Amino acid sequence: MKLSATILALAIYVSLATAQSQEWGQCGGIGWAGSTTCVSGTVCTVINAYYSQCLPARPSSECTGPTSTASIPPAPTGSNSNALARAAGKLYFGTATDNSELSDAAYVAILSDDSYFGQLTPANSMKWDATEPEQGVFTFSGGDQIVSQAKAHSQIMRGHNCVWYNQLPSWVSNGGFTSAQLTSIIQNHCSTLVSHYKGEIITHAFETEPFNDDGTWRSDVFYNTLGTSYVDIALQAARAADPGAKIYINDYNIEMTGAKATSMLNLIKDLKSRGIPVDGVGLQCHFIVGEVPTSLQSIMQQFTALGVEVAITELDIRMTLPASTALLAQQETDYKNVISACKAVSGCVGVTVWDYTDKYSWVPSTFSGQGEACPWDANLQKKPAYSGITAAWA
Ligand code: 9MR
Repeated sequence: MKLSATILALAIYVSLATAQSQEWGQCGGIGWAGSTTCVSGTVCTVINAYYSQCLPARPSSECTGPTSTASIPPAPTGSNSNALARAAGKLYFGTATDNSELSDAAYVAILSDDSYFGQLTPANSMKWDATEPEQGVFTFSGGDQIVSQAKAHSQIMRGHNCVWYNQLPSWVSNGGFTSAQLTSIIQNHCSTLVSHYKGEIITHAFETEPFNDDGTWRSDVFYNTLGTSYVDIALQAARAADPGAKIYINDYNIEMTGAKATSMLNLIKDLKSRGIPVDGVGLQCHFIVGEVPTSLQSIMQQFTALGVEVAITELDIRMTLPASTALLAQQETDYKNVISACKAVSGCVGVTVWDYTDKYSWVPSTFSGQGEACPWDANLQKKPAYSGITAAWA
């Protein structure tokens, strides 16, 4: 009796260990008694000490950064912001936008002018709470609307975002997952999101805001469950889902020399040394008038020296209200300095403002008493800041 139970256990063990694991299935890790080989077309990849997984095999060239398969539209002519950015050799001058804003005809008229904007980022509608509100239930209608808007006006799309501590549905943020469960949840989310937009998006900011301002890792459901390996998991899933899209890590307060920038530089070095795919760093650039960091250009150069490109992904420059002629003039200088820094760094591919108009800026609702952070005012009129942008590109 005892012997036959042992034989049965052995037989189960042998059959588990000999059947190949399926794509995305587990193939190793401490305590794992199942198969350590993967079905054809996949490679058993160590995610962490407790979990190895069959990931789609990729040509090694994908680890050094793809050329995007999303096409770059023809450059517009003239002296508006995107036309000048293209003439300066950049891919775009762009803006964030949001779905609720697309019913504002006057706003959309300017948004749709590719001589002003050659690129759009969805401010909210590709985030986790919008795209997978319930586990396994995906909704892409909001993101699709922004993609259609961009395509109709020859504008490039940047995706935003795959893994972020904020705007998570409660089924994710409440946690309670094993590391294997959360690994598979991240993979399924990033993979489904990126696959849905395959070929449509030049760049995804897949991993957003991993660090606290002191450079330590942010405590969130991802880090608390998986440690730093969640970054690898998200980046690898994103690359596998659309090898033609560039993958960025995006953060704020990395635009100046300091602990946070150092942590991001170290993260990029570490990812590169381990062959984890990462193509770019997004410097958000949510600045304050008169306080644009003087080290912006040199920080961008430090990132590009590591073999990644950079982009300014969420630029706005806020002031304490009310605005004055002096503050608006300083803001013009500040915008000019930020654009000039990108222009001067060959690996800086473009600049995105975090919505072009004060009418739809996130700033006043977040920073009490502050606002007027964008280059167009709340009446959709250009401010001196816009002249700073064009002067810098020209
Ligand atoms: O612009 C976004 C705003 O509408 C949302 O309410 C807010 C919620 O977190 O997120 C804003 O966008 C953020 C971006 O996704 C990541 N970097 C900071 C941006 C400003 O908060």
